[in-house]
Amino acid sequence: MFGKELRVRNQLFVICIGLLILSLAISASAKPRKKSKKQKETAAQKEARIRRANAERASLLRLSIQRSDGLDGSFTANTGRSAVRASSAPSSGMVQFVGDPELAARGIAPATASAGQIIISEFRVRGPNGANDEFIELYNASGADHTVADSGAGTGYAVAASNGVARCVIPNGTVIPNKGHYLCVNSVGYSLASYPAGNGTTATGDATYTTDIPDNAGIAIFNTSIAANFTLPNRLDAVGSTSEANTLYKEGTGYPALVPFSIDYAFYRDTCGKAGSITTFGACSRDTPKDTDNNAADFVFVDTNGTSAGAGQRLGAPGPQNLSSPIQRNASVAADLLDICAAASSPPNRVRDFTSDPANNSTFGTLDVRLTFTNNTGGNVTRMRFNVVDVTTFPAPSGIADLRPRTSTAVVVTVDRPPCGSGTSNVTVQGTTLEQPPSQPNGGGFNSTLSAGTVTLATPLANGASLDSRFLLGIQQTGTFKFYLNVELLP
Ligand SMILES: [Ca+2]
Ligand SMILES: [Ca+2]
Ligand SMILES: [Ca+2]
Repeated sequence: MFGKELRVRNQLFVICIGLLILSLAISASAKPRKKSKKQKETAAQKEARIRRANAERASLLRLSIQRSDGLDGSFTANTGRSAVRASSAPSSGMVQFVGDPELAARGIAPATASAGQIIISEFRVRGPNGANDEFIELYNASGADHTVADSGAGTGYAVAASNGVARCVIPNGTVIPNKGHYLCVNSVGYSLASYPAGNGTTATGDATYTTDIPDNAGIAIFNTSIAANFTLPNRLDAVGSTSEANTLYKEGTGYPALVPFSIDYAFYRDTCGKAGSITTFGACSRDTPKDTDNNAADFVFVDTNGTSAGAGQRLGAPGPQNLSSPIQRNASVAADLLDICAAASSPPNRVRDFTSDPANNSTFGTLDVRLTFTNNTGGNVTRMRFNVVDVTTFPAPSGIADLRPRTSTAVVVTVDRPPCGSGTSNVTVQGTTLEQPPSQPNGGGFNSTLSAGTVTLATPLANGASLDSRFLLGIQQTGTFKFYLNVELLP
């Protein structure tokens, strides 16, 4: 069953690259000078043009493998986005853009969620503040905005721990946007309330509770708040460890039980399709949280020190998201090389600085990756950030690069740009900021976010406009690398 799903997904992925290219081609041809040409075009000509664009883009994103600078690999916005493009998922009222290409349907009537529609996407049951430094992030995987509606006479959807006691309830009537989040936190100890979220908001709890969840205990969300109905038919999702005895509160045998260190950790659902592997290369096969109902396969453990606590060792960061947080919109943003006249592995698209800077997690210098993002949402973008969904980082084995995403500032860069070879110009490539807390003294890693600080309510990125961005990666070990991002936006 799982294997079949995977094959189907891969087929979807192949098919949908075409769709992505199609959307890019459309956006390119939307420039005024090309419009009349496009209108006269026959269907056959259009198809041929799309095929050419397809091939061109594929060659642009395929990077030459060379070891001259001790570092080679790939970087891009997550190509898994194309799989989402195909789902024709409707977008939300909360994050809806005018003329939104991701918007397919509206006016979905409130209905009680069923299993897999509202899921636990990230959580922890301990942190630097101790046993009560907890959060449970929920995600709307239903494919549409969801209005919470208790399956019985209760008050909403309950998140309960395996003792059967609800910790928080998402109240009836709450609208969780498609791909949006809802955040439950333990107000006694939660330490990430200042992690950035939306415009002027931070990752505070949408709902709070004060009763500790024991280490390695299971957690489940039910489509009711009535404790007597916390049963399998009413369960939307669950996650627990191998040491959890109550199978209602986990899926499969559970995630590997953790040694209860009070570290800045989280378990988050794989959003790339490589299960958090540092050594698996190639494009991401997905860009939404993975839920195969097998906790051990679906969740990835990260912490800000790359600690070995029993569930895999991986530098990264917790990233709690609430109702106000930006939402993954890969399908509505085109990502290109900063200068498509130059090779992806060469300046100005990729700059290697060999200056050793151990204090900034750059013992072997830095890799500076520059990309141009174009807003195709149909409306203004007022908040933009990038979620690191896949990266080679600590503890990478020999031969694989150990990269540490860092904060960067704007630089002025000379570009050629089409028509290639007919003169250069200077552009400002904006920096990106590693979002803290959580404090990331070792640099970012899996699940870290980098924000585009120039995109704000006062200075939005208009529909059709582009942002030149850079991503500065400290190098602690040279070797083959990968670096994949999801784009998160607010209108
Ligand atoms: Ca706890
Ligand atoms: Ca599930
Ligand atoms: Ca998250």
